[in-house]
Amino acid sequence: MSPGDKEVGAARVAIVTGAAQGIGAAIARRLAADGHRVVVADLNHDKARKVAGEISGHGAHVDVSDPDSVRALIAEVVALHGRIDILVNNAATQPFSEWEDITFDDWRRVMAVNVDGLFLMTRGVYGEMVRAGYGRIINITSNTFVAGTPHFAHYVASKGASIGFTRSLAGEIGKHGITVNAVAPGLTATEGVLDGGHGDDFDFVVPMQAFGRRATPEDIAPAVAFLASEDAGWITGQTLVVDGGHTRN
Ligand code: 4PL
Repeated sequence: MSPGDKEVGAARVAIVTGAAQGIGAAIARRLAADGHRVVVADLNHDKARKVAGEISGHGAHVDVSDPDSVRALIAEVVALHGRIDILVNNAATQPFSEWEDITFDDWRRVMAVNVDGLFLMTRGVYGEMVRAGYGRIINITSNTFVAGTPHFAHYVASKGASIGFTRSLAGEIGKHGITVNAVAPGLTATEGVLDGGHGDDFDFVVPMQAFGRRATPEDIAPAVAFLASEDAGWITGQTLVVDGGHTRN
């Protein structure tokens, strides 16, 4: 640390999945700025390396739906850093489709990435966190579960699963010093949303927010950084909605 840097507690080792772009990349940058050693994990290894290069982190490949790929990632991180303190389960697929257009294969793909991925990554880091007697797990969900947003039932179902997983696991593994929380962004201006042709959705969402502009990934990352910090040690099992006041639960 240099004089003037903000002291936020011990430097920790963090894995952020889906961190090559969008909200995941903003979280990776923010955790690095807070002094953590960040593993930028993504299906897109080249983009992950690029983000990692900007923050003196480590770029890694992972397909969170694939047990072998997750196992390889965990082994890589343990070999590199010897510990894993923070896991941000951010990787997700977000296909907008009307109910009548969702095939069973579409449904299963969403569950494989968004739900199986949670299981595999969390199970993967769990032993390391138990060994250290410390852990911070943050699952990125969505305010669409709160709002019951139509036109992607598979996605919204998967995000409800992540909240249920958060609540159940929190009570079980607190005894190891591990907290488990969820962060629920609203519609955010990311590559995934804009390149997916859903920029127009802001016309409906922004007027429902308390603030009259589009959310950016940088609006979401600080909430994740807080839950990843030592300061958040008495908070577990919670879902923090970070959507500019769009939903109010
Ligand atoms: C309000 O998580 O939270 C669209 C697409 N609209 O993925 C989301 C809202 C989307 C959202 C989301």
